Amino acid sequence: MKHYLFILFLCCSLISIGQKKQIQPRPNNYQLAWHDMEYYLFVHFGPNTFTGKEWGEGIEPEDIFNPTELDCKQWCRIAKAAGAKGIIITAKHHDGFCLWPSKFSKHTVRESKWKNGKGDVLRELSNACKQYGLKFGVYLSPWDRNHPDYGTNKYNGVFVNMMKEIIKNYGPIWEMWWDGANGEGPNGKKQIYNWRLFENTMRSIAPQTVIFSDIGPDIRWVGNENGFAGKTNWNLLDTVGFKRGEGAPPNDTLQQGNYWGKNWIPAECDVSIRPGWFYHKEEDAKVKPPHQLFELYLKSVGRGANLLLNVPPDERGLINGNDSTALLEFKKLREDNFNTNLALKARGELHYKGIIYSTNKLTDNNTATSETIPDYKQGVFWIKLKQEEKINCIVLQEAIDKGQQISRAKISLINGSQPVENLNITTVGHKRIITFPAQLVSAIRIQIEDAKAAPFLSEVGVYLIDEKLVEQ
Ligand code: FUL
Repeated sequence: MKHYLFILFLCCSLISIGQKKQIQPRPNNYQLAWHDMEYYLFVHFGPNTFTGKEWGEGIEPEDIFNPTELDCKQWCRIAKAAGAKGIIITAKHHDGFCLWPSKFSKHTVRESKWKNGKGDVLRELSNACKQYGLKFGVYLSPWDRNHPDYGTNKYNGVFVNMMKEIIKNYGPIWEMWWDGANGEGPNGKKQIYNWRLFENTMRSIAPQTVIFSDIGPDIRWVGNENGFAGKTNWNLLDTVGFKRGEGAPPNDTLQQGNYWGKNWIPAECDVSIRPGWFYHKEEDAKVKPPHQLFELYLKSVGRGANLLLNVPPDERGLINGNDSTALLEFKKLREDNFNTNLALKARGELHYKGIIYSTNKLTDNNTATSETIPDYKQGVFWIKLKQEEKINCIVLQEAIDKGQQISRAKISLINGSQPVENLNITTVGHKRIITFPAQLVSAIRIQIEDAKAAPFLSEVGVYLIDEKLVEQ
């Protein structure tokens, strides 16, 4: 009897180990909602706006900060008109200056002459975001060149108190941004950050806030500040043994994620519309033109990441006309080029083990419905267009609520019965935008060549975009 029990125990253990191996990371609901945000604005604003620096030293007199016409509603109007879904502001950059009258610092808007020390940028922006239906996020630099406690354990408490203050007074905060940068150098102050405390605090006071840093816990840095993710981009990352800042994984790992990564930590592409992060008048003519912003969109959102586009207000506290014009034209480019989905309501088919099944789930413009091939090696998806169309862009979406599975796919463009072109891709994830020289096409065949588990596709879109915008 004892033997039987032992064998039974062994079998159960083996089965449970086997099952554990199968477990694939999945996004939580806050991360899923974050993926759908796709594109939002970053706002770098603070003493650097007035001094022309990129990294303030923390010794700038508070009176330097004195916007003459600050209007956060103008930022929100522009963000809204540009199709951005939210705004993340540098509440405190490396110079330590707080854009809100924090009780835990003496280097804040309260100490400045702006509005006689009664001003509060976080108050104005959080209110404006609510009014305009935009999500409100906060960048809070751990590195602080002003705070007297920086470099001591006391500073960890200061950082925690600031987060509590922000959540309490300006919440809900949709995304919290912890920058990993630190320029102290070998002889500078050394702060041992209590990341566990920071994380636990945020989880207990704002469980719905998604937290960004080089390595998450919820969102990761993409490993560059140029605005692009890897063509292969896993939403998965291994973090054991890595730290934020200098101890982060190599940049190409951040760019591509880890195939077998244990955690769902998708990439966010932060990039500035100008050469610098802060406003500098001499860069007014260097605002990225709309077609370049469109290219960034293809290389970030189109590779399954999110785009965090920085648009810094000037000394008046207003977004410069050059930037807003570029943003609105960028919006128009996205609208004009993605307005007509030539696959909408087209016939979808699943060819599986010799049988043809019809499906409308791939072309119903509804990401909540998806189609799968349980044993993907034995089947292919087809999209049969209503008529022959000239196309140069295909958009695939994976149902990532079920995890990210596709690692290699071949897309054949068919005209009549002949493939005119085969496109090979790797990951899909939230969205994969593939562009190519235009072809006349009557059907598209999608063969999943490799996947970690049964792949689920939610949408296939087909477009003819302006040839000049096709990714080179
Ligand atoms: C970096 C910072 O050092 C830059 O000033 C900027 O804020 C950028 C978004 O992150 O790490």
